[in-house]
Amino acid sequence: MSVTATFTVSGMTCGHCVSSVTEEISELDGVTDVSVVLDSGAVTVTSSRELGQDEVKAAVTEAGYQLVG
Ligand code: 9UX
Repeated sequence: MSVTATFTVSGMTCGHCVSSVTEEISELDGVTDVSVVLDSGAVTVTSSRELGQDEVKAAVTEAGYQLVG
């Protein structure tokens, strides 16, 4: 089973920003794929379990960006 959820991240302005967010979210337990659209800030995460908003927010913050909503 896998779960896909899309989050919005603000503050990313380049490919390195995308890499930082991708790497940090990828470290969350169960995450199998992270896809980021730089222009919109849309971050789609596929995982083997439902992710909590709080843990995603913590990962995004750790990377140096902001989770919207
Ligand atoms: Mo370069 Mo992306 O400083 O923040 S990593 S714009």
